[in-house]
Amino acid sequence: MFKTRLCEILNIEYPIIQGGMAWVATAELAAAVSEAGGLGIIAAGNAPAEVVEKEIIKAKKLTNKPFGVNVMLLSPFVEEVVAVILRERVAVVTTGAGNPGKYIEALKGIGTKIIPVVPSVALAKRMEKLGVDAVIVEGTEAGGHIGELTTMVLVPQVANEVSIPVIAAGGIADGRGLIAAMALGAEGVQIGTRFICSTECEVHDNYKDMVLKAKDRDAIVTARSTGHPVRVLKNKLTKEFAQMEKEGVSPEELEAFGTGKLRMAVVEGDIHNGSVMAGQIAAMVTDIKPCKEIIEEIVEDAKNQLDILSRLTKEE
Ligand code: TUI
Repeated sequence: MFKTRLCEILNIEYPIIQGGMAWVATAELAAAVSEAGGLGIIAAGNAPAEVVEKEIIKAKKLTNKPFGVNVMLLSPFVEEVVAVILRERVAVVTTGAGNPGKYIEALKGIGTKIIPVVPSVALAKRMEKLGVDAVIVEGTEAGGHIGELTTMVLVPQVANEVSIPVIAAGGIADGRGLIAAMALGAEGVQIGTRFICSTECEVHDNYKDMVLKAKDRDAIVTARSTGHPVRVLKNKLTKEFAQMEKEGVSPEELEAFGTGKLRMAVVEGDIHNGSVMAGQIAAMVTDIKPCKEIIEEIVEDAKNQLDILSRLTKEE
């Protein structure tokens, strides 16, 4: 059910890939998602190459299924991280926060599938020309570093302009989201926030609790003035940040102030002073369960949703 070209390209059962969430997406989470038939992703974030290497080796011990690594292109360690990925022959690379153009040839050379996040039609077309295997079209509903356009408008526009598979991301956490994405022309979805509240996700319990308690308008955008807008859950930090932006604090100082704040929330569980990145769909995440159950529920829910929709087109 829901077998698409993406499943064939990535050798996975369901067209569901896990978001590459910095500090959150460890080997443990990635292996659990891959074991459940999706594609698990280890996030490199800003981590040094040795840390990423250890996570890759750990994931290989936890699963024989394919998994990927997300390369955050603003990382100071990006070159070394790509070198580790090449050495370890990781099956899939997703990228975020930039243009991965200069790494494509080397990754393709060893057969790694490469799937960049694109926030626009133009970048999607450029990436297709460079030979990427699929694109992740991430709407502004997503958590973390975001683009301007919504999933609803960007996915069909990219799907009209490229022939490689499109993966929808941002605002998707259940079967209805999967069906909606496919109706817009996607052949798969990337899901982040939902997997934060999985048993296997190693974030601090305070972080999970905050996602569980989030309401519809709690996932707000900060740091617009730095040119790197980030969606996070509202807290003391976001209030301080907004105040600093209002006072005209320079982008450099704001960036410096933001450094280390994600780790503070994820690892230390300081959800007041730390950065609790999550997407707008956080409000629909209300329980913690194993990745296998999350994925099975999404697929089951999607089948039911399709039945409901197909009844609408049947004659009485
Ligand atoms: O990358 C993400 N989400 C992230 S990265 C991150 S770590 C970080 N923290 C603070 C500031 C910046 C990064 C936390 N969350 N999602 C994928 C994504 N990629 N969203 C937007 C983009 C993107 C933006 C511009 C991709 C390509 C791009 O290209 C510009 C160009 O060079 O053409």
